[in-house]
Amino acid sequence: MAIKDWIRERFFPHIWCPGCGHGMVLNALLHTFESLGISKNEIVMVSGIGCSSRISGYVDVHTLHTIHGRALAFATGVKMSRPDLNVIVPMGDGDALAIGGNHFIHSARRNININAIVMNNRVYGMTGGQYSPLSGYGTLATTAPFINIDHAFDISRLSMAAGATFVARTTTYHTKQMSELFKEAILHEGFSVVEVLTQCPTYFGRKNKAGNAVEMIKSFKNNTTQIGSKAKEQNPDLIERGIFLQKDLPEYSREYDKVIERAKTKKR
Ligand SMILES: Cc1ncc(C[n+]2csc(CCOP(=O)(O)OP(=O)(O)O)c2C)c(N)n1
Ligand code: SF4
Ligand SMILES: [Mg+2]
Repeated sequence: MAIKDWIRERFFPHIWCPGCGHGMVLNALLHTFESLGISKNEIVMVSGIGCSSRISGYVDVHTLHTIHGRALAFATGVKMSRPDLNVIVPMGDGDALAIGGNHFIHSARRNININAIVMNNRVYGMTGGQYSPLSGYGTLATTAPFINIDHAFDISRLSMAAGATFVARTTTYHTKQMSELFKEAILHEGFSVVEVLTQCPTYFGRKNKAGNAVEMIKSFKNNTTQIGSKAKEQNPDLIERGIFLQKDLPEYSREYDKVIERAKTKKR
């Protein structure tokens, strides 16, 4: 199958602004699907609401467009009823960690085999540039015209502390790495989180004088480094990319099947 066969052309043109990073995530994801060698019928993408969440509608697999912040709850239902399917949940930083924060940590805690992709553009793009829990101290937003005093979550640390068993980070500059991490996350048996630092030139970029889309993408190149690199020792402010955690623990939907078997045989 060619890359274009994974796309739902009837939904194009897409809604994203010129230079938005979400299209780069879509591109990497399509390459991942192609390289996995699986059929469209084996993949379910579940989304909430947000510019990032629109990604599911553009891919020709099973898709479910649900409500803001609740995609992981819907995805849990899908996975529990069909553990054989690959369930992928693309989310915005607001969707995943503001309104959806509770579902996020509990999905991680259960270690359910769902792949969460968090597109972190540090802003509520779709609703006009309000600050999110990832905007960070000192940033500007339509709801913080004089400065945002909220500190940002560290998505990787939060995910690991909550119980996720695969945790990684990359950026829209590192498209090849992005595609490879998506693949490893999908193949991982447990709750996986891939954070993608991505650009919203329309709101975060403009408000914070971060430059145009190209300049924002270049800043991901200049301000990040591979986990464990020497560069990090010399400049601790660099943000690390790569796999932070990959470990095996019992997976929730499989464990639940065992509970059902026990109930059938009345074993306690
Ligand atoms: C229950 C509910 N609350 C609020 C909204 C409004 N809303 C839609 S998208 C969104 C935030 C989008 O930000 P993010 O998830 O970071 O995605 P982005 O658009 O930045 O990709 C909000 C607050 C909604 N649709 N539903
Ligand atoms: S508002 Fe921002 S996140 Fe939304 S499509 Fe435009 S650039 Fe992308
Ligand atoms: Mg966002």
